[in-house]
Amino acid sequence: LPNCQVANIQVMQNFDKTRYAGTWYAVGKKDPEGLFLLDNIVAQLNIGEDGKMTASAEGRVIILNNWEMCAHMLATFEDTTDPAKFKMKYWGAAAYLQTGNDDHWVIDTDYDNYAVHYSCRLVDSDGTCLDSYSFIFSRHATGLRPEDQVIVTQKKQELCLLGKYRRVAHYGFCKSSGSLDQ
Ligand code: DAO
Repeated sequence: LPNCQVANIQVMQNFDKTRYAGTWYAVGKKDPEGLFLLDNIVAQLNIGEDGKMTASAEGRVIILNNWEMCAHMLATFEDTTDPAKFKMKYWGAAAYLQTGNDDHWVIDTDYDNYAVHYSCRLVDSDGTCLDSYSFIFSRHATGLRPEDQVIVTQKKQELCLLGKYRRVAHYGFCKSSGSLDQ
């Protein structure tokens, strides 16, 4: 059984960020407090010539007075001593979107089909996480293969987040909303 200590969470061993690059569709999400990205979430991860990871992402959001829009987000990643743990700085292409500094941990991936991401925003005094979010990514908007779902369910349990995820729909919202990069 997992003990739910953030410090004990196992991340991807021998993580290779060049294989992690490319397009990922969020097919599952555990939301943080004050959730932001709702659905139609697609992330594009890039590795620069300097070896640094950057990302652009989009997803449907509701801002201010129930205004529904496609948020275009940008992120830079700072390496840490663990190759699967990054510090992510993110901001919106538009000033009224969220900005922030989050951890970006790669818990598990086979690079070609699925990836399990985790971010704890607030560690409690007992070492457990008070405010986390987590993406289940797939290389395909249609979802995960049954064999990957088995692994992903195991990882959700290790993160102490089993049962806290929702399915993330993809219905082309950000393709039909005047986006410049789709
Ligand atoms: O949706 O509530 C939320 C939390 C996520 C906000 C930050 C996401 C923007 C950058 C994503 C980069 C790729 C993982």
